[in-house]
Amino acid sequence: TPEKQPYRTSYHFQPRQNWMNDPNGPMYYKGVYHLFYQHNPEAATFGDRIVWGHSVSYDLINWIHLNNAIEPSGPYDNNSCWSGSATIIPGKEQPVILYTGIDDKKHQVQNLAMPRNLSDPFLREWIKHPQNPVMSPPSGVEVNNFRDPSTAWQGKDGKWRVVIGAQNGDEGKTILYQSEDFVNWKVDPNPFYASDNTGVCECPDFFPVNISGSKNGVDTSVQNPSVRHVLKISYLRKQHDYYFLGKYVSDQENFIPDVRFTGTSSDLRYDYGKFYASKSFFDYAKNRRILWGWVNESDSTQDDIEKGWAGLQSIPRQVWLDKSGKRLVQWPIEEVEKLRDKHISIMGEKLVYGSNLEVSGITASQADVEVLFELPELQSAEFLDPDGVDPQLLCSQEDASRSGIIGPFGLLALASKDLKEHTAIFFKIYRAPNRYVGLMCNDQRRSSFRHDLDKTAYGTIFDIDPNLKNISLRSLIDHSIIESFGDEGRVCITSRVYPSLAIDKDAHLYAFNNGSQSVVVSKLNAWSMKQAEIGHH
Ligand code: DQQ
Repeated sequence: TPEKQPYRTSYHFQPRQNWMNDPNGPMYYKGVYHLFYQHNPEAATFGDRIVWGHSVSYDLINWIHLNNAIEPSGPYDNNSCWSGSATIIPGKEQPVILYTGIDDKKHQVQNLAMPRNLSDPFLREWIKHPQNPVMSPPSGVEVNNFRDPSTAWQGKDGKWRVVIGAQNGDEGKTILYQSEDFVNWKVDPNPFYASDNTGVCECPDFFPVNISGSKNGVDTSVQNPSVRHVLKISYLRKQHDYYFLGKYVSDQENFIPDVRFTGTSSDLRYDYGKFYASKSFFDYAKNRRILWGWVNESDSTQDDIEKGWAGLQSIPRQVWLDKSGKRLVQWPIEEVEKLRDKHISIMGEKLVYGSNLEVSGITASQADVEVLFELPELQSAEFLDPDGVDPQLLCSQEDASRSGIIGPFGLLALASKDLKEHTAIFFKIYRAPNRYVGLMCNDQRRSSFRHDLDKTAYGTIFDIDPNLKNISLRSLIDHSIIESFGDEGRVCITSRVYPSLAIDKDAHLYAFNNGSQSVVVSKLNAWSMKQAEIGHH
């Protein structure tokens, strides 16, 4: 095997080589997890013959790569097989896939595929339905902006429903279709949810969540008073995944979000860094909903060609509704903890102004770190009126090295020994009109001496409990990716970084505080992570 490249990950999902983008059709079926993904088998760049790559796993961490599952083969998908979703038809226990074909006229159509052999546990071969395409662009939808069928749900009348992303002029919409047999689909003339001035909606995902604050997931077709619904839309123009909590009005077949899309930083996102075209599925084995998202590169296309690959999937995240009912919570699936190896722990260390506490003894380039910071009294916090503030700009101005009052404090990950290179993941706490807010940042401007990298500082402002005594931060660090979960998973930021010094054994990890008020690391646990096992078939 060739020498490991410095930016290749050790426990994130990647194909052996070449380009990957969206996760497609994730599902759990008869003891096996399936992940399909948008893949260009020919190059490390996106291309005009995209296929569905396919891998299987028993634990969502260790994977077996299989042959491509869906490739262009007919007039209805000759120019690419784009994103789509799997649905398991209960009773028949039959998995089916709806995906977007780029047809011979370069129009976008939806196609149906089914496993050739249900007794193959890996479902290696997929056959396409003779009636394809099963949906063609309806009136009021641009022929090249009609894509990404969701997982289907079944209404009380027994009919199946799916939503498709679409665009008409500046309006972005999700279109609802209904079917009795999964083959013959009828469009609903009224959009499921539409918004002006957004451009195309990509990869809509629609699912129920428990209102009780329980972490359990809910199967996609469930409709009852103990659930609310989530609609996720990937807005291409913004390159972000936005989610809406709201009400599914099933007799009108539409979705009414609690808060409509505003286009400002107050819209809710799964992740305030890189995380796009995500998709969730209900895991029958463990009664949870799991979310996957595509994390693209921040280096140049030329760098990708030289590496021979581009694109990662996030670590799968369990997702549920926060007890406040106001946002979702995401947490890395518990199986990732199986990779935890060498462990070190720090308890009750006070971080006075200007502290850098090294977390030594683990492989800091391939690590899982969880830290709980004990906060001072909040009254002393700086004042900030968050109205109209751009959190990304604030994260650049409020540099981790600049002193504040409560914060900045957090972690310096993928840091060189002299700290000249580092990615700062940190919090600041502010007093806002009638409330307290937190700012969570991921500042990668010093992450590498290399040029031609996107080093935008990411960040978000979120409400905190005025009696908050502690704030938690967990980061999954894997060579060129850092996935961070703040405030127990209520705020997430993922970034891609390409250090020039802080590589493998030369990477370090620190906890720091540059706030004039001390914070206490009441508990820090960090582990070196083992490499996930990736096999081929
Ligand atoms: N990627 C796919 C499309 C989808 C977009 C093409 C989102 O189906 O809209 O690879 O990243």
